[in-house]
Amino acid sequence: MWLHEILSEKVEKERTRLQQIKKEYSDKSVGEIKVRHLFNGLRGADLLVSQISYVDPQDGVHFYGHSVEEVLNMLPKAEKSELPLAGGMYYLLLTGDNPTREQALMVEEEWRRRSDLPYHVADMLRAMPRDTHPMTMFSQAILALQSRSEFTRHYVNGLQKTDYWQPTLEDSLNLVAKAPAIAAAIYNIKYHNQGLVPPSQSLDWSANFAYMINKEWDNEYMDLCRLFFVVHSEQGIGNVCEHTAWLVNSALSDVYFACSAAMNGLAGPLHGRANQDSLEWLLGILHKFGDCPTEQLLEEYIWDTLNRGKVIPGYGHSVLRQTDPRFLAQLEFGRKHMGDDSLFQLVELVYKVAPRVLQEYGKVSDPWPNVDAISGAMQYHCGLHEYDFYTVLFGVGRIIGITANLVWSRALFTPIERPQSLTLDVLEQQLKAI
Ligand code: NMX
Ligand code: MLT
Repeated sequence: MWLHEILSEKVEKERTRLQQIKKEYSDKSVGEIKVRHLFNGLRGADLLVSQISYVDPQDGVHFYGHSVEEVLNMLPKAEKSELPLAGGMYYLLLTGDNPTREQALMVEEEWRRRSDLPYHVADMLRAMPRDTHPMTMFSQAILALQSRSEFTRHYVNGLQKTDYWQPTLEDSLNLVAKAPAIAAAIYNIKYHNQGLVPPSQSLDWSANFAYMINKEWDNEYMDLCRLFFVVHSEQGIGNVCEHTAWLVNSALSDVYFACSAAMNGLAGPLHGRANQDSLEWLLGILHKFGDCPTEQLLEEYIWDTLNRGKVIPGYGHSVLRQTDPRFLAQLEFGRKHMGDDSLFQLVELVYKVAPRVLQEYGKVSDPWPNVDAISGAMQYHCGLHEYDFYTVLFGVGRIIGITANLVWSRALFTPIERPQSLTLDVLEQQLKAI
């Protein structure tokens, strides 16, 4: 397959580069592990290396050095749209090269060929109780596809380590290709109890999700999908879902095992579920005040949330120390398309008031909005009112970045991850001996 050929050459080059780094620098230190790191969730410790992206505390995520804004500008656009093809993002994340339009379209074509959802997955989703959270359904559906893993099939037949990345790329292409169909099946079955729409063979990957949930007439929503999936696709490998996938995959568990596990991490309220929680919180404000409140009333509402011991969902970040550029990209889209919606106006007002309140609150390291402070409001504006579904959409986008990282992980022979764990006794003994 053409992507295998393009990557083969790069894989050889990067293997040599990594060998060189290991040979020259293995005994050098990078950063320092302090006792506090053992108890702060390893915050601020440089412990992982991704081939693909780096999150800068001030400027946000960079993909091979390109910022969110640059990537949104440079990627080839979908037909009759100003928004990028997700196929181009995948190409960039896998190869490091800015794709031509033809290359982005070739990925899209590759995905369309692989986009069908096997019957057993739809049957399994239909059999699940209606009150099952959509993230549970998503994680299970990914796991149900594991029997199709090319990596595992080849591995049990004696695949050479040097070739592990090749069937991992096949798994990545297959899973990414099917992700919108899985999400649409969950949406149609859970909320509308209706039949599944097979993927279109002409639309791009992002717009195809809109098509499969019967919003093929809605160009604005198709564009929102194009923006949403690309901005959610990748954020380094230290975040909970990507790190989970990285860890699981390090045991040579295939892409399906890894991504199913990743989605379980993404489902948490401190991570991807924050988009659901944020929308719920915003709607609570509109409900209480009947419309967008005054700045003064909003400030009181935020303090009330904090004083009840709750977080302001969509605000704060473990790495970022500035407004998340993924928030800004969505804000720009919202200003163009939904400026007169009181929900969107509230998002803007919270952006004006909450950072000041969180700064005054004192203990928050990053008082600025992250990607989740706005994404739910935009889905809601476009008619997706089932807000417990939003994290599934985050996951659909994120599978692009996760699986691209896993291809590189196998290509560069990432070993099984297994840090030593101490007990408090052992730690105390070690510290006293210093
Ligand atoms: N509202 C209220 N309190 C907060 C917030 C917030 N938005 N953010 C952090 N804090 C608190 C945090 O709970 C902690 O309190 P305590 O010492 O009592 O445990 C304190 O501030 C220090 O935490 P930080 O060092 O600022 O943040 P940390 O790196 O531990 O956590 C988040 C990062 C993102 C988990 C945290 O900011 C948060 O809970 N935000 C709200 C939920 C959210 O938006 N999550 C989505 C993140 C992005 N994503 O998509 O995954
Ligand atoms: C993400 O996109 O994964 C979130 O911003 C969380 C993180 O980076 O830790």
